[in-house]
Amino acid sequence: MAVREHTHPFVAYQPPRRPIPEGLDRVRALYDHLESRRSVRFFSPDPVPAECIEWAVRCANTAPSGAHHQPWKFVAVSDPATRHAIRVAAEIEERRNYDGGRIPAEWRAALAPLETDADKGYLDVVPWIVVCFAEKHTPMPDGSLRKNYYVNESVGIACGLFIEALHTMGLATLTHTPNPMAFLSRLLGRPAHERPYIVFPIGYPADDCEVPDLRRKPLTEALEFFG
Ligand code: IYR
Repeated sequence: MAVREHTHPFVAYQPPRRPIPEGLDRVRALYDHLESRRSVRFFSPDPVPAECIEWAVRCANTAPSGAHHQPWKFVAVSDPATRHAIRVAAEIEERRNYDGGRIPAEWRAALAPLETDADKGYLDVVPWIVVCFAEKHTPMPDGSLRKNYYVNESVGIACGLFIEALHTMGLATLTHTPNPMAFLSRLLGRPAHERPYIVFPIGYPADDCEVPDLRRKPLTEALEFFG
């Protein structure tokens, strides 16, 4: 066992050392699972217990983060009136985007295959809306504000884990980013140091759910070995 001098507490870390074939079997199974995930816009209103949201946030909360500051906050909303208020406010912004020309033609063309529009009716259907907030600063018990680092990277990774945790439970979501998102801080009474990051409508897919027939880019485009 290596003995190092530390200025702060360290603990041994010995995850199981798996034989390569076992590791490959495991990652193939993980890949099949990840590959089966799709973003969903047609949800069932069937209830989802709060415990599922808690587990998804536990998983998100394992993400690596800049200086281990964990600069995320997940706010879970099930109350129908609040969900409806979020829908109304999101649609006001999205109408300005789609119908008011705030989305340029090139962007609009890129979105065409997804058939998205200003209607965010799913926000009224889902049993849960979870809004992830990013903390550029975090208040400390002494009242000071601690600066956070690599906030976008950290919160993005946490949200990726959150999405995968939902998928593991057979739940569906959508990385919804109504733009601008300041209305979420107001509606959910969030403090100024929290910035709305992603809105996750969460539920089971509708019985007649469909998704765009999209392809993932091949590994040859996603990966290059250098040298
Ligand atoms: N925020 C809008 C527009 C939108 C933008 C992108 I990039 C998408 O991949 C999907 C939608 C909306 O939610 O409709």
